[in-house]
Amino acid sequence: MKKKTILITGANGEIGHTLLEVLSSQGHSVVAIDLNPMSDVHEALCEEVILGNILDEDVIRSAEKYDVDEIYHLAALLSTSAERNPEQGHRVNVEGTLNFLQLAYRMGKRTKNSVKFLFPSTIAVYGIPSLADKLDIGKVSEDDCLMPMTMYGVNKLYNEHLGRYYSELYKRLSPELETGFIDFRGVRFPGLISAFTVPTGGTSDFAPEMIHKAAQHQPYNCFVRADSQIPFMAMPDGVRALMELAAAPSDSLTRRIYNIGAFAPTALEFSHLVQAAFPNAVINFVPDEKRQGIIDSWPSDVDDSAARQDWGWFPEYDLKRTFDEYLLPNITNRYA
Ligand code: AKB
Repeated sequence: MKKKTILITGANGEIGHTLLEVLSSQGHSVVAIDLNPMSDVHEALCEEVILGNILDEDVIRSAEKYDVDEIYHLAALLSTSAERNPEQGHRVNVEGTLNFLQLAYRMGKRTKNSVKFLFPSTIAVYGIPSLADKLDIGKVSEDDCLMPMTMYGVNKLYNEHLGRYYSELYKRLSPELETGFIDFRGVRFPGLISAFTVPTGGTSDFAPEMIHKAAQHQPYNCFVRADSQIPFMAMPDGVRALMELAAAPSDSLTRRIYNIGAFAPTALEFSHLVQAAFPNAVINFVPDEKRQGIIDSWPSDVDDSAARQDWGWFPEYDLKRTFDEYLLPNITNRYA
């Protein structure tokens, strides 16, 4: 496999850690950007760690010296955080993405290569007006219900369009390159569950928080109702999805943004599995009105047939395997 130079923004986050570990184990050279210092273990896997804000020109200048093949633009303010400070959410999520699309363009032009831009979009781009509609609609397809109710969802949906705009516009400006200077591709992630990190600032966080608390013998007040249902995925599948989409031949892709699914338990079903693994776990359902509203506006599941058909997407972890082979051994070990 050709050794690639890969830039990851938000490399110190949940997805970033696993992605960095996998890419460096494959021999690629990774340049990482994050607001916060990485652990020594993760820093050792990087060619360089650029510390700072994705809105800061010095940070972008530091990254620009590399001839990058792929950018994984993970840095973002998640749904609950962005709802608490919408203007900051917009700055980080939209202006930050614009900065890196422009950087990708300049890099592509300089190297006369197409820079692949991998974008983690989200089920937050969907907005379903009522619970009755949510039950009625079931699995959503990529082009349905695109009426997001959070700043984060609005930002991510707009970014999907920005990515398409930059890819298509610059394809017209650089006809010598079949894919243009930017080859933008994205997946709409469901809630991700990692055995190694607890997310912050998201609204799907109730599931990972529930199991991490139980493993630490701490009670947990789940901030959504027991019947709440959205899709989830184990982190290794999420990272593999991004990498497989990056590797897919351009002519097999019929769209730039794909749904990907794995399993979709209710919060109650999830709590039963946690309780079966940790019989002393204390889990209460204490819904928070605002966060519940966000979850109720997201679909109960997604139709990912386009990803399955175009680039062979298939989740390796169903709910049972996620618990038995990924979460329980690793989490138990982590808090032992
Ligand atoms: C969030 O809850 O904001 C994220 C997401 C579903 O995109 N985890």
